[in-house]
Amino acid sequence: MGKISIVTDSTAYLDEQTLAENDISVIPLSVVFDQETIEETEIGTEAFYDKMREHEKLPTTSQPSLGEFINLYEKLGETSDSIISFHLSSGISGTFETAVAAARSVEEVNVYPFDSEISCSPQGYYAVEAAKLAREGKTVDEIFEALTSIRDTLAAYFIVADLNHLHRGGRMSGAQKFLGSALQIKPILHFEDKVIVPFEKVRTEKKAIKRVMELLEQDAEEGPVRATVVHANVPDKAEEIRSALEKKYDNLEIDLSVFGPVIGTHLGEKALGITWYKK
Ligand code: MYR
Repeated sequence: MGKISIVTDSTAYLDEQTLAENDISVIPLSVVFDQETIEETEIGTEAFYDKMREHEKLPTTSQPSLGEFINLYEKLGETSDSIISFHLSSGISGTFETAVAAARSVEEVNVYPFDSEISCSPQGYYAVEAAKLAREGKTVDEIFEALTSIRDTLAAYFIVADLNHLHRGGRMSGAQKFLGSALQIKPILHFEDKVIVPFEKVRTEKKAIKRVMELLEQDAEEGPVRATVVHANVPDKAEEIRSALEKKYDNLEIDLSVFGPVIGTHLGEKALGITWYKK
């Protein structure tokens, strides 16, 4: 049976060890302060938030080019028959569309782009699961079929400290931003049909986190859950949430991850999220 390679873009923020153990290749996105800087390799997460605080102008983000995708796919094609390529939601970035265009123009290998319809850790869940199934000898069809069971129970909620970042980057409508700032409400955000929308409006961050923890707990009461607390440079707060949840449930596998530079550009520092799926 032919080898299947797994690719993700950098916004899954998988750590080095996970990438190496699962033989996952990364195609990076970049942040632009004065010049394009590749996230994770040229600027790490902590350095990014330091720079964003100090820099006069806020950064923007940029996607991998068609040529970069083609080069990576062709290189992997030398040793693989198929590639599954995981990307952040096509509703918030053109990265998936570029992957689709590159997949069409590469002849040596079959490339299957996968729209995660989200980003960050949940995108990582798909990539890691696909890598595991590929190691077990599953076919591309079997892998896609298995990923729908993650999709079916996947939940991800996040809270930002300042809605202006999302508004400025055009990833949330003006009306929604106005509602949040005018009434001093902390909306709990989530993805619906590939785009970011408010889930519920709550008055404080504390109440928002409590509400998201309750949502997770409803699922954890029904069976094993894989979860991640994701943070934008607030590791202590994230660890507090992680350990509170871990103490409460013994069927909860829960770790920490980050909103790295590209996602941090759009969410701002101090954003917090909790994501999970039922195993
Ligand atoms: C680009 O194409 O330039 C990158 C655009 C990235 C937009 C990010 C918007 C925020 C995503 C939040 C994801 C939270 C997942 C739990």
